[in-house]
Amino acid sequence: MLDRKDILPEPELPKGVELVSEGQGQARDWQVGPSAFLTHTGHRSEAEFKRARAASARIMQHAQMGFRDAGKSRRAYAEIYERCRQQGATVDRYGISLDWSMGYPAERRDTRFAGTGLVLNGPEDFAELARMAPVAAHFGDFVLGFPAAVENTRAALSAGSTSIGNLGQFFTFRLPGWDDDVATARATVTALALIAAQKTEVLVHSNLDDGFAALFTDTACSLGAVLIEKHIIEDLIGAPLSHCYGHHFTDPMKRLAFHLALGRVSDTPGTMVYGNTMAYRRDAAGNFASLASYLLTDIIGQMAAPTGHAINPVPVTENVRIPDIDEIVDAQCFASRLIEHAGGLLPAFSLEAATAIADILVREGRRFRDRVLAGLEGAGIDLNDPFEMLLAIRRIGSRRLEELYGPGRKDEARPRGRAPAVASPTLDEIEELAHSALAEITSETRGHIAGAGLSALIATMDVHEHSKLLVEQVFGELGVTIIDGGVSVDADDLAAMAAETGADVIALSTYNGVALEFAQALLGEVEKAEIHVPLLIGGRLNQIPRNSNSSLPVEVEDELVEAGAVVCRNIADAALALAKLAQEGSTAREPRRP
Ligand code: B12
Repeated sequence: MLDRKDILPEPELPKGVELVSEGQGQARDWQVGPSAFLTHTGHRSEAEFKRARAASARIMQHAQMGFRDAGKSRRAYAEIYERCRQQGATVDRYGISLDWSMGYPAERRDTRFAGTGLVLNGPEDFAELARMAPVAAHFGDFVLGFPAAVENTRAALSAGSTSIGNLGQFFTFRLPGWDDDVATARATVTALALIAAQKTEVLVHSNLDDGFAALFTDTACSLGAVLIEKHIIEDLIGAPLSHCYGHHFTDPMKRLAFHLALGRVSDTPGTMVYGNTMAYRRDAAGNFASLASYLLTDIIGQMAAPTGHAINPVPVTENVRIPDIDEIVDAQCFASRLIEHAGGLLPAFSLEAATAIADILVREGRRFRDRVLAGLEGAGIDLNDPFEMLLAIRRIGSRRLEELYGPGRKDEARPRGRAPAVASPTLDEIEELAHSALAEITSETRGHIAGAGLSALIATMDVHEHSKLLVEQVFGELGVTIIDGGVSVDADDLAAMAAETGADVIALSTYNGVALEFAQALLGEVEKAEIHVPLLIGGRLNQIPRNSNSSLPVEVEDELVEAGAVVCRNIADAALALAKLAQEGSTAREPRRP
């Protein structure tokens, strides 16, 4: 059972109604400004444009862009549109990949761990970008859901953006060194109210995969999350909410079913369907097959039940690093041609099976919403206060919500103690990866590790959690004791945990293009704590060099080795390192724990 005193223990918290009124007040000074897109299309908002396009059965295209260098980003904004146009493809909207350092208020912006994205300093920078081509600018990541939500939303509005934010990130993302989730929730509610108070229709965007969908084991919970968010954003704050999904929707049938289900529970036009980036595991040729597979599913979905979502052809280099301009153009032209090829294909598809799954998603998603709302009310959370609702849900987290209120029947053998109504493929995929990783480890290596009594502190320094789950599973099977080092953890906290727990090794995943800076900071903290603990590091081991003019990250594996870390390209590398440690341990030291 949940209890308010465990979730919101603070004696005084801001009142949602006051934050909403503050946001509404700001709408007097901050309104939707002009943009090349609105002028060119003659529509008042992207939502209006989307409705018109969907009514005429035109499938729209989304491109994700935003390089660290602002000049390159402006050039890309114009060039991608123009080069696609010359090849007969239309890019309708850009998702702008802002850097995670944009989440801090400008005066407290922490650039120590600047990632791979774009940093814009104030409204004029936003507007200058959106002026470069008649493409709808969607300022999404690191806008809503962060301490800088209000200032970023104002800037996006004044640049003529009418799809804003990524509310999904509010629920799961944490900025390095930032612990004040009350300030984050306060800024988010105020910014949402500012959006709601616009005279022009402005869509609040929420990417479910950035939120809880990446971690729910039941896809019905993801549909339930849509309904809960709609209650908070549409019913309580009054802004139209538009959902995006896709990264983790690997099974084509369930992907199509989710599209049909979403269309049934929402009549707000969708922003975009995200690419199935989890499927990108190979080289370009293999990834093109994944691209074709999910795009065709999304195209058929839009033909069968238009929702206004743009399709999103993700460049095939996505699993290596952030893609460059040529790669984005190629993917857009590929998608445009695929739409042409798919022209007469719809009658060849029977939607019966997908519709049957959609029925379950809608029914069980509603059940999840009802159970969560009843549970929150029972715990003493005010269901009519958007601030309390958002903060409470963030603090409870996806795991607990699913364990307590998931619609699936109880089954202690399953990861959340429930048999999912519609199983999400993500955890199954991680399990498969774990099995194949284990199969690669020789019995000799296993023998060394087993029985050595090793313990590993396993963590990630950003939101990417799948590798952590994978490493935990494999290490566990190898007989290593697992210590949870957390997600989005800071270097000093992790070193302190290593000292406190006496872990034999730290196993860290890092993906956000800050591998070297973070490893150096962590190793510095480990030294300060006067402990000797090896660091195994994996993920995307890259970083944008400080003097780079390409805005693309480069690999830093050699530098990491030089700094003293053990680079793990895969799990097998880690197994060898553990075996070595076990052997050294058996000769050089006594076991540290009973
Ligand atoms: C899933 C995903 C997400 C999900 C994460 C969901 C979750 N809760 O885990 C979501 C959608 C939330 C997300 C968000 C972001 N993402 Co992301 N994401 C990915 C994606 C698609 C897959 C990564 C993954 O989990 N793979 C599964 C694991 C199991 O496989 P793997 O990565 O190959 O790992 C293997 C090895 O590396 C090794 N390994 C990994 N770690 C470790 C650790 C140890 C100790 C060991 C031994 C081994 C090991 O084991 C694995 C098996 O061999 C990649 C692209 C891709 N296709 O790879 C981008 C990617 C990693 N993301 C990226 C970015 C930029 C982001 C965002 C900043 C985007 C944004 N603007 O919001 C945010 C992060 C914000 C934050 N606060 O941290 C970039 C990183 C760019 C770079 N460094 O060059 C990538 C490469 C996409 C891209 N091209 O832009 N992301």
